[in-house]
Amino acid sequence: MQKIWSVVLVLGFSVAQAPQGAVLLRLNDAGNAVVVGAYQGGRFIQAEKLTRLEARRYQVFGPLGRINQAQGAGGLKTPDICDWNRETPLTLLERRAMQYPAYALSAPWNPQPRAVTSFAPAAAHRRVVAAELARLNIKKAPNITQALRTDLDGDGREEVILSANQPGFSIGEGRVEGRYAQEVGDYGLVMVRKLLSDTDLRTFVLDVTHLDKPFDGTEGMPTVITRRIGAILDLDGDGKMEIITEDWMHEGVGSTVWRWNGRQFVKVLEWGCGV
Ligand SMILES: [Ca+2]
Ligand SMILES: [Ca+2]
Repeated sequence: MQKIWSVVLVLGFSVAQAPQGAVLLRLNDAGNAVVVGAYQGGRFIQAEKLTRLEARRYQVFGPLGRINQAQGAGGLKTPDICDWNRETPLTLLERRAMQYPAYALSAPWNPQPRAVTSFAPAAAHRRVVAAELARLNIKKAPNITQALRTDLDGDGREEVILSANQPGFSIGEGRVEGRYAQEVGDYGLVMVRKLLSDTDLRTFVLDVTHLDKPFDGTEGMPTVITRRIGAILDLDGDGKMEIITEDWMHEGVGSTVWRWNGRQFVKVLEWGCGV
């Protein structure tokens, strides 16, 4: 009987030491970490629903994998703009050149069980993007801005994850900045190519936008077309990786988490801040 109790005590102690579930932060720059959401008790939770956040250790990721680690002090703060957002103090632990946005994940499992690699897109990939642009009546050339491959769901077949943007990305002071559409047809697109069987190769468009008529300033807002793959991480610990996409709008930015449900990619978390 004594022995059983000591086992229970040890388990209780280890639970207290390692926070359960996962917390995902978006780093907009070195001094700003905002909560995208969490995975707790078997479900994804939007940032504004979180009531507390304990001190945690984070691994920091970009589109190609781990780029830093960080210590979160815990606590949640509501910023002046975007008062549905929740910020938390975070200190990067490695002195490395960083590109933002980046994503900090605290999770007790391996967030990237299979490597994500970048590759030079081939003519076949440009044809796939061109076909999707043609389907949307976008008369611009395919300009692939990110070409990544990994086995997202661990079925032994690699998926190809592409972003295409016209105009391409703009990076200033280590930060990706949204590009405004300049001409009709300028676009941003994120898609996945996935084999559903050995011969059934499908395209899944996660996000796409384009300028469909000239902007003269009399109505609406100018269109920001930048669409990007932010990171590819297992956010719920099931061994399958989710895709974080990034979007930009006029004076606003967003991140969306997409999970493969066996048939399609569905949104499980959305974060945004715009004025
Ligand atoms: Ca796969
Ligand atoms: Ca997962």
